[in-house]
Amino acid sequence: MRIDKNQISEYNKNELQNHNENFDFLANRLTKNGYNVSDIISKLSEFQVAIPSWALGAGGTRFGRFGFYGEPSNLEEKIADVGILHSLTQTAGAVSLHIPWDVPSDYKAIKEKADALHIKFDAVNSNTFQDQNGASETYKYGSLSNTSKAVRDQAIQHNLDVINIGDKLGSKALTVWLADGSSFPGQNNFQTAFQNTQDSLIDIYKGLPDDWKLLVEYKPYEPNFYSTVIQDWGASLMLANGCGDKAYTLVDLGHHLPNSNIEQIVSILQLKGKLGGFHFNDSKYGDDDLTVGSIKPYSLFLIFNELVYGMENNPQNPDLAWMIDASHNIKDPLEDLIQSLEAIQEAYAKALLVDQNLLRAAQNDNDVVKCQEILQNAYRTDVRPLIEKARLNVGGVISPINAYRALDVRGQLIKERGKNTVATGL
Ligand code: RM4
Ligand code: MN
Ligand code: MN
Repeated sequence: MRIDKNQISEYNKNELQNHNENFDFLANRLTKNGYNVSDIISKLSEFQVAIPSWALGAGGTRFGRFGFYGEPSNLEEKIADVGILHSLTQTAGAVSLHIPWDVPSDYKAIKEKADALHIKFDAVNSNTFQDQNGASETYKYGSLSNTSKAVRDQAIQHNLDVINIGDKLGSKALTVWLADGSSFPGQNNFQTAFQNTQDSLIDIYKGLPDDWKLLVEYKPYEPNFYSTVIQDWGASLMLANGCGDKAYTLVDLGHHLPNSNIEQIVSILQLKGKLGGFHFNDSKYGDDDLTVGSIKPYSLFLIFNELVYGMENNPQNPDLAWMIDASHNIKDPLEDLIQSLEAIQEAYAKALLVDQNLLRAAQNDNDVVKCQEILQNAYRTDVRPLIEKARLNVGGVISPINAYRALDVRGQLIKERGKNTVATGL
């Protein structure tokens, strides 16, 4: 299924008047207050977030998986799903592949399909947290950190293979997330595990093309429960620094212990030019992988406020690889992704409304109340008309969820693919 331009403009007709009224009201108010509205809108239109290839299926938990009808059962269909998201929202112009869940069988055909839908290939993700069919070594006790050289070598080789696959598709980054760690005290030697991981990452780094980045993701727990080798941003940064200039830290929102100050983490990493990628999701308890903005939208805004500051003031930090890293236990995956994309745009738009000069002045005056007012005034603004305009300007729909339902996208997918299809992934 493909959504064409006519369907989009036909659909937009229903909502245009309402949108125009809301937009004019907001744009006037913002302009009066000194904002450059068209600049904000073009920043919003340009912002693109990658969709992970594993998020297009139903997901599940370790207690079970409830399938969702019409799931994509191969990479072609997954790209088609990203194409649907992108044509509606115009903010999902990239896909992030997880290998070996999504190894292309025909590179040329996949690239052509993605090109036709204006989808780029973002960072590729390696997987050394599951044993692969026919592999001679097991990752039960770790991969890049394993005490056995044979296991480490197999995991290094897998990462090099992933780089090779990504290279053929035009990806420019490898994301490494390790499940390595220990579930019981004494199970492993922290120093040896860390050093092995560093050495293995250096071997992978040596195979990185010049214009690529290595993104090192961290996570404090799960699937190991007592320790993880790359537990936090400090460990990730040490490993990235140990590899070289092309290695960076990747922050995933769900990979923090409760109440961690994530906005401060991203801020300092940008200052040091070492924030390479960002995974969006939301959570109540842990790595819940819930819809972005569904639980802590104010935190997301505070994080975006730092990201915007960094994008404007830290030229030493490269462009970031943005990705949604969520899993949909009970929702239609495409609807869930649309809600996440909206939440991201909303937090970004609100952060763009923070008057950085005014905030800096209030900080210098130690006017704590005013600092809070500045942030919260931005946060309390209903920016949805700006996001609608940003989408409209580049050919998207005013309300993606409404359009998705009105066009009966899921019904069409079920007709095309059948009911009981199952996507690869989590
Ligand atoms: C991990 C981590 C990685 C993702 C896998 C599927 O928790 O967030 O980024 O690749 O899940
Ligand atoms: Mn992640
Ligand atoms: Mn995760």
